[in-house]
Amino acid sequence: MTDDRTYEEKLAEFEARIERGEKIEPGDWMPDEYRRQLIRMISQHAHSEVVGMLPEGAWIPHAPSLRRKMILIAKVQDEGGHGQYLYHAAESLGVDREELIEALLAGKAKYSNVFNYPTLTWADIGMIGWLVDGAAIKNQTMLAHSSYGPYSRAMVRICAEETFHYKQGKEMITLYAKGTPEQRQMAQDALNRWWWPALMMFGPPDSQSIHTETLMRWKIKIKTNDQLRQEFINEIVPEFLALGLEIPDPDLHYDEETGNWVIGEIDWDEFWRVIRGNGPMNRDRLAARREAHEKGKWVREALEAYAQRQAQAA
Ligand code: FAQ
Repeated sequence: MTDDRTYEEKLAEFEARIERGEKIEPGDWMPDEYRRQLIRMISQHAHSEVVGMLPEGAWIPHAPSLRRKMILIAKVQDEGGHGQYLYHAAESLGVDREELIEALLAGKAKYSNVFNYPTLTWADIGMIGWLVDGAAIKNQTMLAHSSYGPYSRAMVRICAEETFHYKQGKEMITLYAKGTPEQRQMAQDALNRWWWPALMMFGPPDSQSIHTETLMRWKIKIKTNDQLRQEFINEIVPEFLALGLEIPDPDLHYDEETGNWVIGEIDWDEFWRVIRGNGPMNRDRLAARREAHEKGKWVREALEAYAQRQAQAA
């Protein structure tokens, strides 16, 4: 059946559907810009999950007990699974996964700033679970209400799994904060290292965010970067303080009037440097992904050959 509506009519119907809270599904009409924004955001998210396996994966051989090792293996495996759901969600928009992965390996695609920092001690693993997964959940719980069906459904499942990651991280840091002076110091050092990169995960300040307006118009994002960052700060600061840990921000204070914990200035120069490829670990992360891709080539070839055989036999 031909669709003889004008572009304006299609856009009006599309926006009315979003306004009514309906989900947009892969075969539905959508503006090119909606599709482009989703591909950009979902693919960056998928890359973040897969690159995010590296800082924690490095500590699997060094876990201090079998229990911790099993938990960490499960967590890293989950992140790989999240990458899979998200690459699938991106593919539902008509993009080729190989192209997305090539852009990552060529250093052309972005992924979360936070995974370009090194994990120096075991406490970093707990801090990533609590703080980094905590920030990711804050953002993704909002994205579970996103207007694009496959992305919002992927978020529901991912958030459920991330909650387990968050809990194991919080359990670990709580134990160390209440443990020996050395353990407590390890937890504090980890907080000092991850605090600012985790806050940067929410993206640049609203005044510098180029995509927020479009994303919010079409309910891909429901809240701005600064709104989510502030909600997260308000939730997590009292939790760290209750454990006697110090937030590494001399300007942090509570504002009675707004009920907000107000932070000092974020080093946005550092953020832009890191996401443009010049963070402490960007080169190592991409080198590790390239090596994994190269080593997995025979698996992809075998799968391809098997699919061809099945098609011939059918
Ligand atoms: N890192 O205009 P905006 C996880 C870029 S998953 C790198 O404000 P937008 C799980 C942005 O792409 C964590 N780049 O952009 C896990 C844009 O560049 P472009 C990942 C960033 O889209 C836990 C430019 O700056 N989560 O952690 C970042 O409105 C533990 C201008 O920015 C997601 O990806 C950043 N933090 O808002 C795994 C969630 N922020 O594309 C292992 C989905 C901004 O023009 C262990 N994404 N940029 O070249 C989003 O919610 C949004 O895309 C934001 C950015 C909030 C990230």
